Amino acid sequence: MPPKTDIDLYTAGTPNGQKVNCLLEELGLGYTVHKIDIAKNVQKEEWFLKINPNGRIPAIVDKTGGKERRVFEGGSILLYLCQKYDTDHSLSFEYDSDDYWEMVNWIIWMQSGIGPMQGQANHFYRYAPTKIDYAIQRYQTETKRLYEVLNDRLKEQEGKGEGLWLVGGKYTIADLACFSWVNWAEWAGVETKPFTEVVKWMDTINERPATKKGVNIPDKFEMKEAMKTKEGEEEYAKHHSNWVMKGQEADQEKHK
Ligand SMILES: N[C@@H](CCC(=O)N[C@@H](CS)C(=O)NCC(=O)O)C(=O)O
Repeated sequence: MPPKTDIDLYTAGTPNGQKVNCLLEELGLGYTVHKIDIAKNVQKEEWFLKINPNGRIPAIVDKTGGKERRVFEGGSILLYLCQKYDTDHSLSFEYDSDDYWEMVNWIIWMQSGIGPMQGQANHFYRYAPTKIDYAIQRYQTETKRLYEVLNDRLKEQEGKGEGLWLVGGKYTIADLACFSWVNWAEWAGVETKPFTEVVKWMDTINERPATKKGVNIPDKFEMKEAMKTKEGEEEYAKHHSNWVMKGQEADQEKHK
């Protein structure tokens, strides 16, 4: 039986948001979804900055047991939720075991590598008002390099009989963290096909009931469907570039 929890989840339909939604579903925890409309810059409002001073989603407030605790940054939230509520280590490992620290390595690697690099690839490939080839190449190449690191690790683990998982022969929050971004590869204009182990790993994770539910919170995940036609792709890009550019303009105004 999952523990009874009272968690406020602040999220949006983006890679960083989806990973936390998926974990809450995996653990079967009780939570309330608060959709943050990043198109309206709600994440920069006074009340939200008290929850995440960095003004970004995802964030949670855990009110379980009557005490409120805020947790922000995707990697931090994954570690927190598992430390508190994954007591049988179904998606994590015992604190301070070798596998635990290896799991932390891959989470931090994702948070400081794939997330920001692929995020910049998205920006320059999809949203920048002027197309700068150098920037697109730089971030797409770095994303591919990181995917290769992931692919090699998965291949190595499988070769050792550890299954197609990053750590300890099972699906954990290290896989979930990386998956949340690789699942958006096409949006950054990066093909996953050359990374054969990554593709198999991603397909398996996409089949998990918690993933299917989590990626559709707070809105239906439409990117892959939209990408099937040129018009769909353009429409999706238009909608998203709207909020990205509005947010950037607001930041530029504030910091000029
Ligand atoms: N390092 C942060 C990144 C969070 C992040 O960049 N969130 C994006 C959505 S994917 C956001 O809130 N963007 C709105 C903004 O930049 O104002 C994490 O992993 O939680």
